[in-house]
Amino acid sequence: QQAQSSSRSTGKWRKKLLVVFVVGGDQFNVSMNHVHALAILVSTFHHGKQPSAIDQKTFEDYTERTAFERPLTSGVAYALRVRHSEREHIEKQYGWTIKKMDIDDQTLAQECNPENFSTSPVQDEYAPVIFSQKTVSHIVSIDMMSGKEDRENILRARASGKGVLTSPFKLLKSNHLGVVLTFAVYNTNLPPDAMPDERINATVGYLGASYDVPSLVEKLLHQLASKQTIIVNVYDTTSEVSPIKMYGPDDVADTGLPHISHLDFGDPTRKHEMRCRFKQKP
Ligand code: WA2
Repeated sequence: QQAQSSSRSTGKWRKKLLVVFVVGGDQFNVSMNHVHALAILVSTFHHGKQPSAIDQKTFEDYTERTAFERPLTSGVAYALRVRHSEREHIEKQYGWTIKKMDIDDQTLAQECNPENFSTSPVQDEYAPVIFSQKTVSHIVSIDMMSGKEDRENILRARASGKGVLTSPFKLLKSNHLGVVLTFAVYNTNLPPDAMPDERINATVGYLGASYDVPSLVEKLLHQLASKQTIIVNVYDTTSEVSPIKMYGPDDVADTGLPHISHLDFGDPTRKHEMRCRFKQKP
């Protein structure tokens, strides 16, 4: 009986999981490529032109109008690399002070607005957000190097020249679990084999996109006809001994073996998998 019902469900599974997996993977790839292209856009039209052809308004309009190119993202932003010696000049130019991400979780969810963040203490360098898509305007002026996950991503992105992904962490404002994808922006067109030190020296900023995991999975499931029959869990399995649940219910009633699909988010140092089960009829 058990074997029969599980083999009967295999056909259904194949179709539905193929939809979730292929659509999800495709959309992530498409959006990742577009985030990469945005990094090149900033390099060409902000750093490559005197005076710059991009300001907040231009960035906001362009990223809103091209949002369809980044289907699963909740927003994109550009953080500028600022050395301490340049801090005063940049703060005057943009009319704010560089803030640090030091707010507690509760205040964060309700009152996420740059005024509630304290002025950054002295650091060797900073990465304040200078341009943002409207959906993430709350991170403008915040030093992205002052948050653990964002900082690690920035350091890895600029040394590698690749798109890199954070571990799952609670995003500002939405307070949902999410991940951030970062590409470094360089002041020259570096060859693919450039050394890490050469890359770090040529770094002028960081283009990042945030992915809000619960809304990401919701968007995908809405593309399926009978979403109520599938339970989806997504895990960060980078650490085999302690996988991190990124999405889905805790209470795993006995519903038989899940179907496991490996998810490829393009950063080989991070591992993810999706486990799907049919919801048991009451
Ligand atoms: N973007 C949106 N919400 C966030 C967040 C973030 N980082 N960090 C915490 N909540 C500008 O990698 C550079 C975006 C960071 C990019």
